Amino acid sequence: MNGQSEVLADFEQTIVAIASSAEPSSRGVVRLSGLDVAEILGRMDLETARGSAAKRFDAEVNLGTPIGWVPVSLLHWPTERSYTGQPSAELHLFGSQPLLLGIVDRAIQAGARAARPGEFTLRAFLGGRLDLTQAEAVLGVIEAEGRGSLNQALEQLAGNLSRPLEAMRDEILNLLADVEAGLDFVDEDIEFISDELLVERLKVILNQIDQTWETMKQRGGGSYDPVVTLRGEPNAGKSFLMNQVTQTEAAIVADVPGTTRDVVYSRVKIGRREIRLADTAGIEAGRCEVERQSQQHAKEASQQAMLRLWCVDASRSDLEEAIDMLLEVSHAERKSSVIDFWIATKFDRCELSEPDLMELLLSRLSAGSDTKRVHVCSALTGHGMDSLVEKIESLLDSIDREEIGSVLGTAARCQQSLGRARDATDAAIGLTISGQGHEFVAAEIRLLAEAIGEVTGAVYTDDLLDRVFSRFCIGK
Ligand SMILES: Nc1nc2c(ncn2[C@@H]2O[C@H](COP(=O)(O)OP(=O)(O)OP(=O)(O)O)[C@@H](O)[C@H]2O)c(=O)[nH]1
Ligand SMILES: [Mg+2]
Repeated sequence: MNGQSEVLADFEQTIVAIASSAEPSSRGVVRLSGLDVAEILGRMDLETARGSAAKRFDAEVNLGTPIGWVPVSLLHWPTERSYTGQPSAELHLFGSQPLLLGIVDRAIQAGARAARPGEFTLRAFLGGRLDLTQAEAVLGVIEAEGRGSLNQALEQLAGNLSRPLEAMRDEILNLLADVEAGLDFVDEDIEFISDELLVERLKVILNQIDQTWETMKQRGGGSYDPVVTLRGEPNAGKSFLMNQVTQTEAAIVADVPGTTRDVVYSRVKIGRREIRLADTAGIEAGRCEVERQSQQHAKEASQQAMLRLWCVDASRSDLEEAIDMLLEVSHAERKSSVIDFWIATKFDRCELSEPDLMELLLSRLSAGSDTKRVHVCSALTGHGMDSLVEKIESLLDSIDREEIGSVLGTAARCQQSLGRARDATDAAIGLTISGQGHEFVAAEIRLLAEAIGEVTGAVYTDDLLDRVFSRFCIGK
């Protein structure tokens, strides 16, 4: 059984975790949720709320020697009217890690079990307190570092994303009901909904799907899978590098400058995320129309990227000039929020030692560049290839934190589901126009409703829950 299915199976057990941050602070919180919260508090010699109203008590918990009695403030929600939709409690005390861990231990001795990451929020979701987009927004609030993503997460929590989606789903279900009602009377030639009206209503839905898609795109900063471009002079070894990293032969490799013309995309998994690696034409003057176009495409790919890998052939005698030229292009193609990374390729053919080569690279780049942003490798011998992928992963992690925040998670899920919703709507319109039976149209509308429902979690799968909740930290 995978982790989340276990969580679903023991939904009623009482879980406990520290809910405050690991940093020392004046106030710390231990949270409990589950059917036996009152019994467990009782076994910890704590008073509990009777009746149904939530109550606050000042109390003490004995943590044994050497700590002894610790003053706590206890909040007890005896019924399902709590954040998780289950009986819950919070113990507020001085924010020292050993004290908080002591309380967690006492609760476990009294019958609770340690919570898994995201389990409190998962319960809130399963208890109908939050929908999936809101659950992800909780994660967003926890992770948000910049002001912008915090506001976005808070808005999402308030439902500004789920409400329009719910309204859309209602309309789809109404439409489905109308189409299905007609199916019962096909033989009698009674028309519940005309083809024209059906197409008209489907088009309105299609329009709404596209609008939601646009909003998602703005929030997610473009397509979900981040684009990482390879840029550099002709023959620098970009295409070979891409093939090695992706373990494919997506790009043509040849010892002739100007081999790559079109942008060649190849997907690859880097750590936990999938990226689109874009191999581009080598940078050159653009003397003929084909060259001009390939330069233009390369530039566009570069401007779409969240990470740009600038490749320079380490075996060149005029290495400094080559780097300076790339620097100029990188400035010209710069767009805010992109991260640049410098790779010296073909190390196997370089006269310099690796530290010297690194130093040379760093000395040309702007102040503030560090070894995290430069790399030496040989795609031919494999030297430095594993660590290259690791460095790319950590750069992408830092971009996620800085720029996009976790609202991206919703964007990704929505894009997939909206894509399916769009296909189903297109199909339904096509089937209606070509005069196919309404039973086929109804089948597509059902798929459409399911896809939209997925976005807010009205229809969900363990796999989906896994993806959302595995990203939480324990105690949330
Ligand atoms: N010795 C050595 N040769 C390499 C290495 N990487 C690539 N090459 C060779 O360098 C030549 C050019 O490689 P490509 O990957 O086609 O170069 P590119 O940067 O894509 O070139 P354009 O498409 O013209 O811009 C090929 O003959 C490769 O086999 C390497 O790490 N070491
Ligand atoms: Mg190439």
